[in-house]
Amino acid sequence: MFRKILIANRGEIAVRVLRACRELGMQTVGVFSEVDRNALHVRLADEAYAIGPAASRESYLRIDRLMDVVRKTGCDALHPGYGFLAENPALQRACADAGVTFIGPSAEAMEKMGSKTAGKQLARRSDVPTVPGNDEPIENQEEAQSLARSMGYPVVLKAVAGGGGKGMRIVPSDAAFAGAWRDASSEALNAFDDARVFLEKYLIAPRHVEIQVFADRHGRVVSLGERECSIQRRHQKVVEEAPSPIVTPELRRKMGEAAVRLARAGGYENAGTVEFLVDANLNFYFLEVNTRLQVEHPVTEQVTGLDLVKLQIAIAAGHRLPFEWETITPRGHAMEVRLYAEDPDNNFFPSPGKILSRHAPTGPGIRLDEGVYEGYTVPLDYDPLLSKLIAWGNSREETISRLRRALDEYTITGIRTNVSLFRRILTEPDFLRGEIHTKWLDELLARPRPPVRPPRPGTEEAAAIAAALWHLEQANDSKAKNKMESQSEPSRWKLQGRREQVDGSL
Ligand code: MV4
Repeated sequence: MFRKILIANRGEIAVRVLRACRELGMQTVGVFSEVDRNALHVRLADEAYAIGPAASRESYLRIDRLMDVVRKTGCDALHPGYGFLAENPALQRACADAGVTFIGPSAEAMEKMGSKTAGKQLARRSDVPTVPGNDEPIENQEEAQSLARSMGYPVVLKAVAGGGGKGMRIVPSDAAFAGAWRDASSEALNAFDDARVFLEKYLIAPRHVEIQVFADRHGRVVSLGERECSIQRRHQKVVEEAPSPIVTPELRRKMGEAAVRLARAGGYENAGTVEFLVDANLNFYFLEVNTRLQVEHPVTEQVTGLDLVKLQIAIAAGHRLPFEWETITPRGHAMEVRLYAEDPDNNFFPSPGKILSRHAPTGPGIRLDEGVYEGYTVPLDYDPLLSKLIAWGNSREETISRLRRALDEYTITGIRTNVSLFRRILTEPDFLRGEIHTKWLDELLARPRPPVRPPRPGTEEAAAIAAALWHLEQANDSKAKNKMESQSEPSRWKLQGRREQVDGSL
């Protein structure tokens, strides 16, 4: 296939891609910014090169520097990961000009899907249901407002160039229209250099369900099923699972066929995700297409048994998708939580710093996709995603209990993490019943915290013993200072773990 691949990314996804390359017997080339010199992806790559200062504008977003490394090292392909330049047509074009394969869709497909209204038009032409509203940018406020009146409130204004909820404004009533119009347009102009907006009927508490598609160069397009991604905070996914608790085989087939029709109509190639909103009556509506491998791809891998990164590489090398996958059905259940270096007690403020100790969970049904290690300093310059903890089980219940068990095993000290958020989510009755929607987590976090749960029998004593041992160790080892330094960290994290079990702080 390929001999040598440049991985134009950092963190856990660079590590993930690197692993696939290694299994395929391909050489890997990493890149790093000044603050990433000691990052895990740099240590694991066969070779790695500096591409500039910490600011991503001057390093991970510099196409010229990436292409310099490609030429210097003789790479024959480039994998963009997600984020950074993954959905930027200019990188695809630069690769084509250099005679290197970009592992992803064509620049034309990215451009077509980059505009929300163009995506909606493509969906409508492909007989894929869209949210009631218009799919052309609206020029003036009067025109938009009269359309809103005829549709009935609430409506939502969205940026044509949008994504991640930027430039999006919910309009509850006619009186609120003018203000919302002004806010949406100016936010869109600021964020995307494009003030154009369009209008949709606002769905009250929909679910976010997305379909993973793959398309090869020979006209075959397949659906690998859905991921349920309704648990989000500020448009940032927090928990994802496959299959979705509400999707029946019938709905899976319908959504899968719709996503495949859309990808086919868009001349799509490689991995893509078609996002839908699903209402309480299980009607689904096209939202947008993501033209990249997604953060949450592991849950699809766990229930399909496929390696999506290897599949991406194979397709980019011109291989065909096997026919059988057109009828793929999920096996068991998978769930992912995103562990971030952020402080849940301080409004999820980023909490970078040095990881003093780390104990990774293992055991049945557990997978950890990570970009960090003990002794590593998490830089403050990038998204503070540390690791993705993924559980697989025969049933949703078994998956959740494995995930909870693994979260209890997982200890990281030195930095704050959002692990307590998952302890809370994974015990909420609504969540356990699968009754979730895109506003669910915001509503949960707005509620006062539940009272601190009483310690389990025995844990109080265990904590007291651990604390006593800790003090003893400190006192005894003052003569052997070196020894104490090497032991003090494990003891500290043990104590920390006990403390968390006892006060059950959420
Ligand atoms: C919507 C919606 C309700 N009705 N559109 C948010 C980000 C952007 N990609 C689309 N989004 C939404 N569009 C209509 N017509 C609700 C959301 C939405 C949302 C969607 C997916 C996941 C999380 C969300 C959180 C809040 C709002």
